[in-house]
Amino acid sequence: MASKSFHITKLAVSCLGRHQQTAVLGLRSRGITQGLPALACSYSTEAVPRARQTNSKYKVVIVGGGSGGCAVAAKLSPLGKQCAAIEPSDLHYYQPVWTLVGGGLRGFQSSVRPTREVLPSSIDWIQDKAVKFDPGKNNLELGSGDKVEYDFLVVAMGIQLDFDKVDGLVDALENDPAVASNYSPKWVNKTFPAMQKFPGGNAIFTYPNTPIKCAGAAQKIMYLTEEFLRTAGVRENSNVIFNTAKNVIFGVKKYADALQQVIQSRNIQVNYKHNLVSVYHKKKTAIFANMARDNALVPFEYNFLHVTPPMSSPDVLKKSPLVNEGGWVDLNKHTLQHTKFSNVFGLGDCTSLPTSKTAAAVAAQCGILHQNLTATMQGKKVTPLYDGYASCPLITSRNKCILAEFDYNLQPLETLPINQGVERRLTYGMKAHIMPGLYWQVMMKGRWNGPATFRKVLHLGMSRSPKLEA
Ligand code: FAD
Ligand code: UQ1
Repeated sequence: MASKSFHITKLAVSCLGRHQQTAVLGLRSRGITQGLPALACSYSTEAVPRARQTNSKYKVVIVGGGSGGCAVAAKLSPLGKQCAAIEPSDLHYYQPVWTLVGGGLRGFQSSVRPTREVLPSSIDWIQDKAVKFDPGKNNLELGSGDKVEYDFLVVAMGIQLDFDKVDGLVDALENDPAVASNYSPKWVNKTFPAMQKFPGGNAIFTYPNTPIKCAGAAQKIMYLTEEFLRTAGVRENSNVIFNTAKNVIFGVKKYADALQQVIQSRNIQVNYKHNLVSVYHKKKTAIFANMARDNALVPFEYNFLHVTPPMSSPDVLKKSPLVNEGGWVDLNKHTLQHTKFSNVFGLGDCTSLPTSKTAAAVAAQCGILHQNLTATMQGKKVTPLYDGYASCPLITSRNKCILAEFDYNLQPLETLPINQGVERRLTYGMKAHIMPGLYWQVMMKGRWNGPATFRKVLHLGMSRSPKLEA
């Protein structure tokens, strides 16, 4: 029986594309096969090739092979074996598609590719974790205990998901089919089945009391769910509730105003200053601290609970000399150079850059980082270039989107010569059909620095250029 299942599985896997095959194989080893074809789950992981290896001294070391690490690695690929990327995972995720996966609009496989295919083959991939940084001595320690020395360091380690900071949450995610989270590859495949099985009652969406990546994603899934419940005929028996620790729906007023209209027209209940602190899944109850009332505890019964977990800087960074008091890699916000160690640069979710933590921001950062890193390597001065550009495609239905784009001053910085604060099919099309290709084919090849050039062209050179103070 086992060998028959193995054989059928092999056939099923062989029908998938090359990227999907390796992804399915790797996923099994992480127990993240929910929502994938059941047959594909009984395949061995032996076929996943191991990483390329390693010297102990490099000109440039990049820590993290996610969106930022891979984009910078591609730009530095001419350095060849003088450059190494440290990344433990053999899978690379395009996380922005997880909103669509949770909404039942895409398969999980579309978000995954093998790291070895995304990192440039010319550089060394050290498949390990960085466990200790000693920037005073220009070295770091790997999980293996080995030390790696560098002349220049790029930190791109992303943000840590702290599911365990909410009492009972991991238990609920593991055991209650009605509790899900688009934020993790482990739990994103639970979202759509939970939506489909929703019997009516309370559908609750949370936003934590910490910085998070893609702040919009906490509510995008709510709009998709609300629409789904209407189509499924259960909306009349249900309350759609957004319990957010924030006191605004979105940080940029223009888009917050537009989202308020969506919320009102769709009869969604928003409770501000409500922070999820525990989940008792056996009682189908989520407890929130009301931050406006001395953290008084407020219980909510749920029939569907989508959790955006608390997040923080990776623990390894928190205890390193690289970070500010909040635990984030301490960078000059316009040059992306470290404030204390001039041979260290950083980008993305693990940094102190006071903008929205998104892949769109990472795209804008990676070109500037490359330019300033190269200047530093040549003994030249860095230039203040980053204006804080970030973007968040706020999906409000299965074919509409408000495309937020803004800078450090939370002022809109829109690419298209039309009002992006309006729900549009065009911007949904960009998010769902253009961004994935832009990510895999252009950004991951080191050729996408964000849409600033398009913005200038489309606005006939009349677009706003934020003034950068050094
Ligand atoms: P990541 O891409 O997370 O990469 C960090 C890497 O560091 C990982 O590969 C990790 O394995 C590695 N790492 C961690 N610790 C160590 C260590 N000790 N040693 C070595 N390596 C380590 N962005 C958008 O622009 N648009 C969107 O629509 C959008 N939607 C999103 C929806 C969801 C549900 C989610 C979860 C995210 C979304 N994002 C979106 C955000 C976007 O995915 C992130 O902002 C982006 O991936 C950040 O890139 P990064 O390189 O900083 O971190
Ligand atoms: C973007 O550059 C980007 O990185 C590839 C995203 O991540 C997936 C985005 O979601 C968005 C919106 C942008 C911005 C690009 C344009 C053309 C507005």
